[in-house]
Amino acid sequence: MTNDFPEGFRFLPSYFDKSAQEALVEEIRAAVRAAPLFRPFMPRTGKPFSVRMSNCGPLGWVSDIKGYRYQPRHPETGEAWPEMPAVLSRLWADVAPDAPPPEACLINYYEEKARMGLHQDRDEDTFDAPVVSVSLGDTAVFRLGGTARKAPTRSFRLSSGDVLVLGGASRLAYHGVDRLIPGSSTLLAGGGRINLTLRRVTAPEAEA
Ligand code: MD3
Ligand code: FE
Repeated sequence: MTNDFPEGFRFLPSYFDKSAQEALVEEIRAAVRAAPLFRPFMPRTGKPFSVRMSNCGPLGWVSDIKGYRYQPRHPETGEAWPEMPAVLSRLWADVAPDAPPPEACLINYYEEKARMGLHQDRDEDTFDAPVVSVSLGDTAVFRLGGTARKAPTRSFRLSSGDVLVLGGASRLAYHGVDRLIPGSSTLLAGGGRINLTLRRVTAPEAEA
């Protein structure tokens, strides 16, 4: 059944209530004041992403003509990324209690026409920990496939306050954002959508 979610996939609708969403947006606004949104470019082709990005935590994901990678500093300001907000560390501890702490929180900002093509997240050194995602603002039409590019896909909506946990087999599932539903949320003045993805990047140190 193509309707079944992959193993290790958890959808937690309305994990954050309205006031928690508002508090989280304030944290992200503060992070983005310190580490401004930048526009990534596709490696090789140099095609710009329609999504703008920033990061918080010790490592941040960046993409430019040279490739995709994690690095400790903002590509334009050269500054360290802002600290991971405590509320996001608590979210991770709640939904991924067995995983080592997250090292990166990628902040994706979607304007009305932005989208993200079908891809896998495989720039991390370890896939043992799940990816945890938080949606804020306008609803996204999200697409989830299997671990092979040509596996069937299904689409569903991610609304403000929803959390996804991508562990187990779902960690390497193809996924993307087909489009936003403009005007579906009043959380962000001016509309649009913020997606946060929390990730473990490096394998944890072996126990001494
Ligand atoms: C399923 N972001 O940043 S979040 C990304 O809405 C990314 O901005 C999308 O894909 C967004 O890489 C989707 C939900 C998500 C995140 C990671 C996944 C779904 C995933 C990893 C594996 C499978
Ligand atoms: Fe992704």
